[in-house]
Amino acid sequence: MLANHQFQLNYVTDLLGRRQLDAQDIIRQIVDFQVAIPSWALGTGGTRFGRYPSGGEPRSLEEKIEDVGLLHRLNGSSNSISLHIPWDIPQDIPALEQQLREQKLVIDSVNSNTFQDQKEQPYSYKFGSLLHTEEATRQQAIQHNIDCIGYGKQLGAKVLTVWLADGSNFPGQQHFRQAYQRTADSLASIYEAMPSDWTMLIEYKPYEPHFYSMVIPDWGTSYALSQATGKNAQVLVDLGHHLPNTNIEQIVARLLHFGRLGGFHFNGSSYGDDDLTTGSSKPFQLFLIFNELVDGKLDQAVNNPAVAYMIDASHNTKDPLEDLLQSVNSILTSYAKALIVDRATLRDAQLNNDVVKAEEILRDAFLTDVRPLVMEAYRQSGGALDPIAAYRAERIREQLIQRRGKLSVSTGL
Ligand code: PSV
Ligand code: MN
Ligand code: MN
Repeated sequence: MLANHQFQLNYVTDLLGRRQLDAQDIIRQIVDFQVAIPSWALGTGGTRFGRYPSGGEPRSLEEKIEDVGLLHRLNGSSNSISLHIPWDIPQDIPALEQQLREQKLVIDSVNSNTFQDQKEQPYSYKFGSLLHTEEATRQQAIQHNIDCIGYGKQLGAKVLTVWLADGSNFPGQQHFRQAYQRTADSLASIYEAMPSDWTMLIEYKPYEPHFYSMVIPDWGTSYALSQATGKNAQVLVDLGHHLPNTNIEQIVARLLHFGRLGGFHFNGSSYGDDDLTTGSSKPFQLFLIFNELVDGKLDQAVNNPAVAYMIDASHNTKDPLEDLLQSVNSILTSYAKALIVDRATLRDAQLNNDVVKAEEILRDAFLTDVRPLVMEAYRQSGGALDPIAAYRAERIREQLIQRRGKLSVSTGL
């Protein structure tokens, strides 16, 4: 396998060299790219219909960290984990810290949950949380977010992600302007309690669970809220949270231009929030999105903070760990393709309105087989050349089933 890999890597290195591109430099950038794994993606889920556990799913925060550590050993690209409270309330902090150190992982973000009522919770979120008409319910939701910050602080996280299921199902149900204002005020109260070196990510979604209106349906609303909230509030783009055919790459470019792109949730989507494997059905779109991210990073005029990358996918049919390995591979492949775009010639073509040339430059990068670069990045970071093959050869799922049982079910969406 190694000999085969070396042969292909030599070929791509030579090919890129002829275009004045240094393959080693691109490999280094792939090695540096890390994408967080959410605790809720380690089990099957993503459906409100039947759920078919894959077996050996993690039953505790410790087992979730163990699974992410496993992924990180296989591909060297998943060095952080996102928590969801109350599913992942940390108990034994020193033991968790030690486990994280051993697995070379960090906690990147904490996600609040005001989309479900918890046992013994005094007020219901049936009619919303941060936008609720009653002050006491809003306060409860604000306090939950502040508690999340507290849990995150214990484990060194510095990001709070707020996704709200708040909205309405019928015309007239909610006063749009007041609902927006109550949300903005609640976010401001949470922001006030946030340490100054933390970031608040505000995620939008056009529909679901509500089907008439969502209080934060689009990037424009997230952007307005982040501006009103403060400089450490940023917009989070989740690939699945757009109506079909939305030009997501343009949204990414706009947010970079405004310096408000804070976070990214990767997944694959054909209809809505399908949460399938990243890049599975629309690889060209994923490449175009990375093209904007890379372009923004290279442009001195762009003043955007570091973007927090995470996979946000959870579905019913694949082994979740194999799915995450596939997702990371798609992400890195698209990133590598964006890194080899001939930007100077593209800029010329754009300035000269040479439409065909501009498009051909992008197509050329997209159609170049960069897989040997990604495999080499895995190898250089101590991972496996083919992480999925290694996972299967080591019979890891079988071992997890033996240890955790066939019917263990992880918390998820
Ligand atoms: C619900 O749509 C959702 O998938 C959002 O994308 C959040 O990021 C995630 O759940 C976790 O709350
Ligand atoms: Mn998301
Ligand atoms: Mn979602």
